[in-house]
Amino acid sequence: MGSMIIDGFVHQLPDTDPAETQEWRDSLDAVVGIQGKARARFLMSTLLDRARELQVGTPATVSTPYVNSIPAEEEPFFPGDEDIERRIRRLVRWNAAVMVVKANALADGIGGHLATFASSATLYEVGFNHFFHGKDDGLAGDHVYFQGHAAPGIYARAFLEGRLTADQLDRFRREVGGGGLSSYPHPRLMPDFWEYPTVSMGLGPLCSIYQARFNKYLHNRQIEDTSASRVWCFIGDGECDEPETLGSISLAARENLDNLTWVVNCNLQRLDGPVRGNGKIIQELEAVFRGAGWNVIKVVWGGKWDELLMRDVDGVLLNRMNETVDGEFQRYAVESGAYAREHFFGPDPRLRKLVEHLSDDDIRNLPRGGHDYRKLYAAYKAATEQPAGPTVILAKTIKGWTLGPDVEGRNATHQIKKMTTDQLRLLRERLHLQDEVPEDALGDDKEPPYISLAEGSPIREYMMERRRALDGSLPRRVVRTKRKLELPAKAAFEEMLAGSGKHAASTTTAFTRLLRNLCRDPEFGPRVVPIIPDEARTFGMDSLFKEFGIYASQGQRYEPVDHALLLSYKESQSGQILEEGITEAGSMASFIAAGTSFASHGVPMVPFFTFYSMFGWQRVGDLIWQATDARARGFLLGATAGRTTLLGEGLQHQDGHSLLLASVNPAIEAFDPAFAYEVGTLVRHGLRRMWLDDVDVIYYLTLYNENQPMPAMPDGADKGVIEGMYRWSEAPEGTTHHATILFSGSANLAAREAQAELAEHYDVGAELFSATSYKRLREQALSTERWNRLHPGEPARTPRVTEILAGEGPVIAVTDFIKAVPDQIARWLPTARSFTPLGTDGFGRSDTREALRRHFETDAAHVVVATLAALATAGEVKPEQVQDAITRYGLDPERSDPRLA
Ligand SMILES: Cc1ncc(C[n+]2csc(CCOP(=O)(O)OP(=O)(O)O)c2C)c(N)n1
Ligand SMILES: [Mg+2]
Repeated sequence: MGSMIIDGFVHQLPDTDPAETQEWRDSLDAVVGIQGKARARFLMSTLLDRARELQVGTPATVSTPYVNSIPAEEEPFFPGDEDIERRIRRLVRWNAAVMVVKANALADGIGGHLATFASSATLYEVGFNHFFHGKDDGLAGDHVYFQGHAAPGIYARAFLEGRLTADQLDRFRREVGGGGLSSYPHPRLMPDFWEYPTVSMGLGPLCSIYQARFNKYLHNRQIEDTSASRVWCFIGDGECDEPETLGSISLAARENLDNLTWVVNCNLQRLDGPVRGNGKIIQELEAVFRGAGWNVIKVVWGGKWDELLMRDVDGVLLNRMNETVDGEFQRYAVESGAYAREHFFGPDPRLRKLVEHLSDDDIRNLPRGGHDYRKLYAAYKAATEQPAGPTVILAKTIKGWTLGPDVEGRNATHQIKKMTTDQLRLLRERLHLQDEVPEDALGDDKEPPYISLAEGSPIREYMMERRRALDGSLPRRVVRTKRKLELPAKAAFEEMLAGSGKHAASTTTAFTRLLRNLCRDPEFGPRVVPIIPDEARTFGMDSLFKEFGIYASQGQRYEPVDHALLLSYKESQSGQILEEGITEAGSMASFIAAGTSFASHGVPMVPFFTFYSMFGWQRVGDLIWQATDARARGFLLGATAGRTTLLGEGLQHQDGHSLLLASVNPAIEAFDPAFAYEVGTLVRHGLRRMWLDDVDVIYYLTLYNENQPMPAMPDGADKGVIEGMYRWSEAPEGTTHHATILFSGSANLAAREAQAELAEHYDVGAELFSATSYKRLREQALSTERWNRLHPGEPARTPRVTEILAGEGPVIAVTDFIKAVPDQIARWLPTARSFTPLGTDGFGRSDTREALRRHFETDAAHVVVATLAALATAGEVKPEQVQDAITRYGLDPERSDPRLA
C-alpha cells in the first residue's frame, strides 16, 4: 500500500533527468543484489536522515529498525555516580517489594502490585536523580504523572528520603483511621503528596497533554511564566490501548508541546498476558507517534548489546530483532541463556557465531534498554533538549524484573503480591543487599525489614543532594497561592438577579451574559477559563469569540471568512476561550488543568466548561470523577439540558439523567435552576464556596434553551436557592384543597400553568416550590438522620427538606429529568404527605416540546391530574374529578407507559 502511494506521488511529477534517475535506481539495485537488503535498508535510512537534515521535505518514515534511536557513540557523558545510584535503586526496589508483601501478610487480600514498579524502577530513578524538578523556593516544578500501580516504588523512595515513616509504609492500602497510604495516586486522599491521579488507565496520559497545553496557555496569556515546568507522563504499554491515551496525541504535536515528555514502559505485558504477542508494541507505537508528529526515542537494548550490533556486519542480528515478535521476547525473558542461544541466535550460523564468546549466563543477562541507566539518561537528556514538539520515550523492560523466576515475565506477574521467604532471599541476593538485610532477618515467622538510610550516610547524602539540586523532593502537592484571586464585584451578577422583564430569554443565554460579565471584571476576568467543545453557536456563546478571543498558540494566520462581521471568529495567542473542538474528554482534561492551577501553579483559575448536557456525565463521567480526585474547582454547565426541552434532537441527545449521575459524586454540587437569578445566585455562591471557604468542590448547573420571561429574584430567595428548595409562589387564595408542586428547571412552566388550572377548575390551591437541588437536600437529610441515629435520647433534629415541606396536602414534583431525581427526597416528606414525582423516564425522541411533554406525562395537564389523583387517594376530592381532568385535557388512560415505549 505504502509504496503504491509513493509511486503515485512520484509519478505525478515530471522527470526532468531520466538518465540520472536511472543511475540512482541502478545503484540501489546493485547494493541489494551484492550486499543484500540489510545494507540497502541502512543506506536508504541514512539518505532519508540526511534528506531530513537538508530539509528536502521527503515524506516521513514512521518506523525505524528495532534498535535504540540513540546510537552508542552519541550517548552523552553520564554526570552521576553510577555505583551510588545503583545502590539507591536496589534499596527502593527492596522497600517497595517489602511494603506490598507485608501489607498482604498483615491483611490478606489488601492487594498491591510488585511487578509494574519492578519493571519501571530505573525509568523513575533516572528521573529522580537527574531530571524531575521539585517545588522548593516557591517554584512550580515539573508535573510528573506516575503510573498508578507503580505507587509502591514512589512510596519506597519517599521513605528513603525520610518523607514517609515505616509506620506509614505498614499502612499501605489501610487508610481508614488516618496515616495510611493510598493504593494509587489520589490527591483527594493524600493532599500533601499526590498531585495527579492516574490509575484509571488512559486518563493520566490525556490529562498530561492538556496540562502541558495549559501551561503554554498561562504563559501566552501572560498570567504566569511556566517555561521552567516540564510535564512527564509514565504510561503502561497496555494502557496505550485506551482511546484516551492516544486519542489526543496529535494535539500535542500541533501545539508544539516541547514541554511534554512521555515515557512508555514497554514491558510487553498487561494484566492478562502479552500486549502484542503476535506483533511488536514498540514498533506499533513508534509508527503511531511519528505519524502524529512526535519525536520518538526508542530505548530497546541495554549497553551489552552494543558490541554485538557493532559486529553485526551483515545485519543478521538486526533482522532477527526486527522479526521476533513480542510473545517470543517474553519467552526469552523467562527462559535460560541456553534457550536463547538455541532459538534466538541459533537458527542462523552467523548469529550463533556472534555470541559464541558469551556464556549462557552472559546471554541471559543481556539487558533490555529500559533497565540500562545510561541509555535512559541519554534518552531523557535528548528528550528535554528537543528543539520542538513533544517526545515519547519507548523503553523496553521486563515485567517483574529482579523479582526472580517465579515472577519475572510470567503472565500472572501483574497480580502477584506475595513472596515466600525463599523468594525474598533470592531478591536480597539479586539486589546485593546481604549487608543491609541480615540472613536471620528473613524467615517464615518474621516480617521482612525495610531498609532505611541513616542521616549523614553517603548514599543518603548523595540522594538528598541530587534532590536539592533539582529543587526538592517530589511528588509533593502544595497549595501556595502566588497570585491571589479577587472575586468578581456584585455588579457582574445584577443583570441576572433583575430578570428580563417581558423579554423572553433562556437560562443558557442568561448564563452567557453572566460569563461575559465575569470575563469583563477587571480583576477577576482574566482568571476565567471558558471551555467549549465546538458547541458555542448552539449556546449563543459565539458572541464571546471576538471580545475575548479563542486561544491559539500560533495566533491567527488567516483572515477569517466572517472578518467583516461584528462578531467574527477571532483566534489569538492571548485568547481566553478554550475552543477545544469536538472532544468532551479533552475539554474535561483542560478543565482539570485549569481547575487545579491553584495548586499546580499557585495561580487560581476558574474554568467554566459548557457542554452538551447529554455528552457530559455519561460520556466523560470518569474524567469528572478524576477531576474531583484531583481536587479541581470550577463550574460544569450542562447546556441543552432536559429530555423534552431540547426538542427535535431525539434519543441520543436528550438528557434526562445527568443530575442522577452527578448525584453519586461527593464533591459535586448539582443544581437544576429554573431562572436566570437562580443561575446567578448559584455561580456567585459557588465562587465563594471555592475561594472564600476554600472548599475543593465542583458546581454542576443545568442550562435550558427554552425562552421565557425571566422573573426578578424574590426578596430573600437566595438562601433557598442555595439550600436546594424554596417557596416560589403561595397557593392562590380562597381555595378549599391544598397541595404543593415542586418544580425544577424548565418544568416551572408546567407547574405554573397547573397551579392556575387547579385553582380555576378544581378549587385546589397549590403552592409552588422551586427545587434547585435534590442532591443537596438529600445529603443534608442523610446527615441529620445520621446525627439522630448516633445521639439517642437527645431531641431529634429535623431534616431541612422536612421543614421546608411542612405544609399540608399531597406533594407533586415535576422535572424534565427522570423521576429518580426528585425521588431523592421522598423519604423525608412529612409523614402525612404523599409524594408523586413526574419525570421523563424512557428514551427521548424527536418532536415538539409540547408533544414530548404530553408523551412523558410531565405537562400541565398531567400535573393537574397527578395532584387531583393524590387528593382523591386521600379522600379529599372525588374520583370523578380526576376523570373530569383526564377528559378535559384529552389524556388517554390506556396508552402504554412511556418508560417502556
Ligand atoms: C480504565 C481501567 N481499566 C482497567 C484497569 C485495571 N488495570 C490496572 S493495571 C492494568 C494492566 C496495565 O498494563 P500496562 O498498562 O501494560 O502496565 P504495566 O503494569 O504492564 O506497566 C489493568 C488492566 C484500570 N486501572 N483502569
Ligand atoms: Mg505493560
